[in-house]
Amino acid sequence: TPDVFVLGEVLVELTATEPLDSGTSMRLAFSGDALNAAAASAAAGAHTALLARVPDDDLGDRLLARVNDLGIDSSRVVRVSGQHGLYMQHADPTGGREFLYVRKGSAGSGLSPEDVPDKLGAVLASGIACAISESAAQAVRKAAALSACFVYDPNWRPRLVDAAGAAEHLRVLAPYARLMTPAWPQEAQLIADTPEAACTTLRQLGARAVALTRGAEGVLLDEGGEFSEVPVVPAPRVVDQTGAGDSFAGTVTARLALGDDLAQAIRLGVAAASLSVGGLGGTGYVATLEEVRAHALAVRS
Ligand code: KDG
Repeated sequence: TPDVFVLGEVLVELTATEPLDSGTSMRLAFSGDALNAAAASAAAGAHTALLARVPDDDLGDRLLARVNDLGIDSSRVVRVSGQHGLYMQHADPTGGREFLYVRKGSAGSGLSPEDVPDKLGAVLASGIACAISESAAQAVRKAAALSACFVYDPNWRPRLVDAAGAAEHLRVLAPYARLMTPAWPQEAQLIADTPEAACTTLRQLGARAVALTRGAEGVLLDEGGEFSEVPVVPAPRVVDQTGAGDSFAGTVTARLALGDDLAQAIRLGVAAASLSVGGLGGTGYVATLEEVRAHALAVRS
């Protein structure tokens, strides 16, 4: 069995470095939080399988080739007829980004519980998988219930789900979670008014640990009521913020699955995210475990 299973939808990614308009040049790649996170997990040393539906067409073949190139196990990907989900982004190193989705009714959003095997390792899923369809949300619930190490990244996208819906996903999945990784303030404020209260609320709902990502303030970690902090690692090069959070979640899940303690997994996740912003697009730069370890150490000393 693979060490880590990542559920979600892989999207076609078109990135521009200028505003999105008629005549804008774009760069073709593949992304989606599930792909970004699975790439980071594989790079962090875990045998990582993607659980997703991919269109059974030429572009789907290219997409799968990229999945394989990233070292991700694609043997459980289900090929179906239907449309690709796509997003276009105008990447801006300062963080001001523009996103356009073309994904409603995509083949990938048909992910369903029947795509989830009964025997699982660690599982990583996000609020995007929960938001794309009811069947995909059920697939996440099934995988969460079957896994001994379920990690949930809320990844709230208001254009896919409203605040009440995103909060409900947090409540429903907390009882299964080894770890939840909400961002402060936008995601944690869905359930509480302060960072500490958000952690406590999620743990009272059943999550064993919470890693609250607070941007420049670093990560607030709550493991069974014990709070600690992990500082950010400055990025050596900033090109595009897309996928940094996914890189964090994928790396942390991989390292937990491979037996690191939570604080160490978080430190490596922070370092991986910091390196990931050096490339254009969600998987434009996927650092190796050696690079991630060196980057984490450079900052601690
Ligand atoms: O986290 C990066 C993602 O937002 C990007 O890859 C697109 O998956 C995507 C989404 O649904 O927003």
